[in-house]
Amino acid sequence: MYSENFQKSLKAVEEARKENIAYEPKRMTAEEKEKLLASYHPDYKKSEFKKLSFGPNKGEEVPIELCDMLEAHSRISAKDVDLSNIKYDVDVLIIGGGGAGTSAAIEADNAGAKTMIVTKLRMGDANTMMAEGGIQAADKPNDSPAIHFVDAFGGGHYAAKRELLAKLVCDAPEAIGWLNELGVEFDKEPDGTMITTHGGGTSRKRMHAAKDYSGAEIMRTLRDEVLNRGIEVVDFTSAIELILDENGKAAGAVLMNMETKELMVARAKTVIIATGGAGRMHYQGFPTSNHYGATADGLVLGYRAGAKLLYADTLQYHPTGAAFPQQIFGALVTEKVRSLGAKLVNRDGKVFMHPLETRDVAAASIIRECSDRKEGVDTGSGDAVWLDTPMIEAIGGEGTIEKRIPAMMRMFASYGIDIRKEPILVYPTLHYQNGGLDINVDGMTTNVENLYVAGEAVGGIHGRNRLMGNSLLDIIVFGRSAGKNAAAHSKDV
Ligand code: MEZ
Repeated sequence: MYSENFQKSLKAVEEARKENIAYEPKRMTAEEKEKLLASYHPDYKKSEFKKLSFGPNKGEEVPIELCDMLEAHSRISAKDVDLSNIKYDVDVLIIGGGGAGTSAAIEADNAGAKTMIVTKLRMGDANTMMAEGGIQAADKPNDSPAIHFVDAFGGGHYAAKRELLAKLVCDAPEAIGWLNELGVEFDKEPDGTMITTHGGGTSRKRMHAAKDYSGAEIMRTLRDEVLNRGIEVVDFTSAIELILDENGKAAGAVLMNMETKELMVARAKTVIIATGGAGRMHYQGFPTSNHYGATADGLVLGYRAGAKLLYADTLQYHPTGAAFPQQIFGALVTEKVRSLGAKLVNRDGKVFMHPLETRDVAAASIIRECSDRKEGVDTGSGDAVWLDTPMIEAIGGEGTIEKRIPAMMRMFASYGIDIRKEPILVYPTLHYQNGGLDINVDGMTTNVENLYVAGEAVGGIHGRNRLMGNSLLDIIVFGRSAGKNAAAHSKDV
């Protein structure tokens, strides 16, 4: 299956492990990081950015693909729609049926609001479903929300909106308790205490996981809860334009049935955008770990209605997307493999970075190691970076892989690769949209009243780079709070 050069690379990794030369962990100094990011971080490829010509962020540079989406007119003109022909009339309209949208729906329902979720695919078809390694919360005696804040603030280049990040870390332990109560099967010790691990850039072990399918487990639970409560969910229906009232406040949305193309009007006292990110747009030609629906819909809806964007120029490249085999190119190889002991090594079998550096640094380091490649990822030549997964069992003992990352093991096994015995080839994959719509601490956009945002469509919670497990956390914390606040606010509208 592998080419000759590929075999040679495998040998180099094996030899390195034998001689133990490759396993001297060394974190980069702040200076080294800055230098590396300045020259290699994909964000610095400014030539592929374009200035916005309208709206609150006029003149700011955003990726070309996003700029074109924002500048384009609505795919179907909402002007042709008879706004008096109202099909749905609710207190809280939630656009998006992933982790943030469903969390919001549960809390809005708790508050007694008439609530509806509209989703262009099916409820649960979302990046939440794809998240693997875990969710952060500082709930152990050696940890605290303050330490969590410091880790995330530094990891995000000190650019996070402090009040949003403070809410994220302070509400995290309660979020875990809430999920646990709803029935999420977190990994636990026999005595019932939660098992926690590190992630990139965390100074404490605070990653709570359901093996390596944490997002799917959380999504399953939230979806069941929404269904059991009988909250109205309209599947296969996309919001194509927000409706504003005469004072410029959000008052509903024009919806389109994706199968029949029927246009419908949903009137709402408050609207929550929970549409997720933009990773499926393959910005800058990168492979992606994202689901098919991640196409910047929320940013477009919000921005065209007048909401401000924050850090729309920053995207996250997960350092370890699968680079081989071709069928799973770009698929997520969870950071958890590195927290369990896997090292990143170059084709000479050398470790070139600390395995638990933050994602932007790790991705930039991998691109640097591969930078003598002319273009694309040459998966046949071995000219890429290896994730030495067999180290996990060398450190944790036989059976660790099967017990802690069974989904990863099965994904590779179906292509004939046993990750307990051989390392895997990886390359950065487009994973997350760091930026998004600007909100206040209640979740309402800073300049369009009655319009709330939660989840990946929000900008500013994490600054210019996000740490692993803080996104599964933000969809719960900010999803719940948007649901509560939008429900309460709808009583005054
Ligand atoms: O937070 C994430 O993006 C995540 C959990 C990813 C992973 O590596 O598993």
